[in-house]
Amino acid sequence: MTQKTSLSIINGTSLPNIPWEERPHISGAVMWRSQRNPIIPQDLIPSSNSIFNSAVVPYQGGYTGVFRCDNKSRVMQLHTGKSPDGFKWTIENERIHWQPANQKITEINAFQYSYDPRVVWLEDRYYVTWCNGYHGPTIGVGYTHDFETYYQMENAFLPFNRNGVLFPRKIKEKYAILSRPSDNGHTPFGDIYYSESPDMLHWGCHRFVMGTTSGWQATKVGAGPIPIETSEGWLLIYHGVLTSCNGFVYSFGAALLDLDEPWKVIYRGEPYLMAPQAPYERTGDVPNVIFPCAALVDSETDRITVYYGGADTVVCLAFGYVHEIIDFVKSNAIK
Ligand code: BMA
Repeated sequence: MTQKTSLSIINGTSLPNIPWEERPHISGAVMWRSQRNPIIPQDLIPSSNSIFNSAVVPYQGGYTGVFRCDNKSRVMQLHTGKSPDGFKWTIENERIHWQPANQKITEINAFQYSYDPRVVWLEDRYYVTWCNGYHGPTIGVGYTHDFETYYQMENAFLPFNRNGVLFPRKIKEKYAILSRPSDNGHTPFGDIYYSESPDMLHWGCHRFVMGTTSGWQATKVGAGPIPIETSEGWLLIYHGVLTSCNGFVYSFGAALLDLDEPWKVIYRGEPYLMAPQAPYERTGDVPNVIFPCAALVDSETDRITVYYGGADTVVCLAFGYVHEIIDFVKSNAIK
């Protein structure tokens, strides 16, 4: 572990039981994989073809989460999962059935498909955002208090949009979200935008945050886990896509965004933090994909554990230290 700078995590939680493995002695990498990967196999529940891009949060002394489970008809669905330690998960075999948060929602509540969830504790409840089928993909928004009953709200945007990621607090008295406008297919472009809302229903004041550059992030970029508030700015872990002769390659890297005006990028790492290199990331339903949707942070020790999907098939973990990731981004920033 390198020397901690004056970095502090803001509004963090102490997580003494964060799922964790020490960095292997031979590794000089900023982030390293769990030796228990994949921590969730594709067939953990009878209904699943694959379980991947999923979101977890600390809950009642353990962990809970919303999991992307594509079923054996290959319908993309969200399921609740629970874990005492963040490694070993029990996932409901039945998908989440959203209750309309109010009468108007019944019109958009007909299920088409749901995928790539994010979960955040915000004020008084857990909000869930996901890619929601409504005449094409857009950003679904809902909430739960107990991971038993879930309420669906209005979609945040028109189709087509993916990777809606809420900030964990209001910014200048407005709810804030990152998203990535897209098309109806395997979008060959994608930039990250910022939008704000007074009420979690009406979103506007859209701002461009960042677009593609080169290499691993040359084709498209999209926000990953909920941004982490630090004294250096919002730490955003995001996925980037390269188009190879063999199709898309999904890696992830990080950037620091301004605390008050998060559409302003302070630093953005040029190299990736992780790229698909392990067998379970290179081989699966969609080869060469690592796709992060959640991060746990222990504010006491600065440890970070990232949950990511491997090859659109399994759930995996990677570990690191927030201050090391920030040092890496700053010292390897795009000029
Ligand atoms: C994206 C999303 C992700 C998926 C990735 C690679 O467009 O659909 O869910 O992991 O493609 O297939």
